[in-house]
Amino acid sequence: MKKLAESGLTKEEIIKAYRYVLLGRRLDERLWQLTRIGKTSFNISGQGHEVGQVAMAMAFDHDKDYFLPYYRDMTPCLVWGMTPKDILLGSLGKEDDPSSHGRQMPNHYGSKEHNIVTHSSTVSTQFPLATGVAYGAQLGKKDYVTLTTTGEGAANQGEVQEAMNFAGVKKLPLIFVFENNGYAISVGREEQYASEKLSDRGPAFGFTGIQVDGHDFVESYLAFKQVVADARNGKGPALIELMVTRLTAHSADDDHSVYRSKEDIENLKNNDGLLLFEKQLIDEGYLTREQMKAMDKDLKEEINQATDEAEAMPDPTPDTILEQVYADK
Ligand SMILES: Cc1ncc(C[n+]2csc(CCOP(=O)(O)OP(=O)(O)O)c2C)c(N)n1
Ligand SMILES: [Mg+2]
Repeated sequence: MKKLAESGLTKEEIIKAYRYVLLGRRLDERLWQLTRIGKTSFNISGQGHEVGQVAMAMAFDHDKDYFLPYYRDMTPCLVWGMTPKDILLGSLGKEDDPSSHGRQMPNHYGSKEHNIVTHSSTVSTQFPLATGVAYGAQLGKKDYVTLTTTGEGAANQGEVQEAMNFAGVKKLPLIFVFENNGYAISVGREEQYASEKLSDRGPAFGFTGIQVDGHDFVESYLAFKQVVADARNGKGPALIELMVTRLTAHSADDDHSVYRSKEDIENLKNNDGLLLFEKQLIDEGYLTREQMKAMDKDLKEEINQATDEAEAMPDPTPDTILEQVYADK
C-alpha cells in the first residue's frame, strides 16, 4: 500500500477521509437494520467499496462538479455534501427526501443542491446522461468536471460504450468509473467479460484508462486527482476501474452464500477496506484505536439522531402523487 504521507493531503484531511469511510459503514448498517425490521423496503450496500469511493469523491470540487452516482455510492454522496438525514429520508420515502420527495427507490441518491443527479434503476443509464452534463460544461464554457459510476457487470451495457465513445470524440471533462467488485448479483467476473482489465477500454475510446486498488486510499486518490486535473484542463475524459470488494449480498433481497464459495465469504474480512485503512492509520501514526472508538461513538450518536429526525418527518400525501416527477416549467 502507498503511504498516507504520499497523498499530499494534510493529517486533518486524511482523518476526515477515515471519518467518511466509517460514517458510510455505520449509516449503511443502520439502513440494513431499518430494512430488516420492516421500516424501509430495501437496501443495497456499498460496504467494501468505501475507501476507494472516499478517495474518488475527495478529488472533486463539491461546489461545482457534478456527480451521477449508482446505487452503491452512498458514501461518496456524503462526501459531496449530502447528510445522513438526507439519505435516511430517501430510504424512508419521506416528503423531504432530496432525491425525489419519496418517489425513488431507496439508494437512488440525488440532490439538486449538491449537483448530484439521481439515476434510473435500469443499470448504467446514468452514463449517457453524464455525457450530456459534461457536454453542457464544454458548450457553456464552464469549468466543472462530471463524475459517473457503475458496476463492472453494468459496464457491458451498450449505452456505456456509446457514452464513452462520444466523450472521447468531444474530449469532454468527464470521469467514468467502473466499481469492480467481481460480481453482478450472482454472476462472477469470469462470466462477465474476457479482457484482463476493464480499464483497457479507456484507450479503446481514445483516452486514459487506469485500474486502481480501491482498498488503497492513496493509490486511488492520486489517480483520481490526476485525471480530474487533466479533465479540468481540457485534456478530456478518463476511465478509472476501481477494484473493490462486495462485503455483503447484492442487496437486502438475496443470500450470497447460495452463489459465493465458502472460501470467498470467509476471506471477505481480509479484504475489508475499512479494517485495512484502520490498520494503516494506526501503523503510520495518524490515529490510535481509542481515538477511532471515540469517533465511532460520535458517529453512531449522529446516526441515531438523524434516524429519529427522519422517521418523524411526514410521508408524501396521495394527492401529490403526480407532482415531483417532471421539472416545473
Ligand atoms: C438493464 C438492466 N438489467 C438488469 C438489471 C438488474 N440488475 C440490477 S443490479 C445488477 C447487477 C449489476 O452488477 P454490477 O454492474 O457488477 O454492479 P454491482 O451491483 O456489483 O455493484 C443487475 C443485473 C437492471 N437493473 N437493469
Ligand atoms: Mg459488480
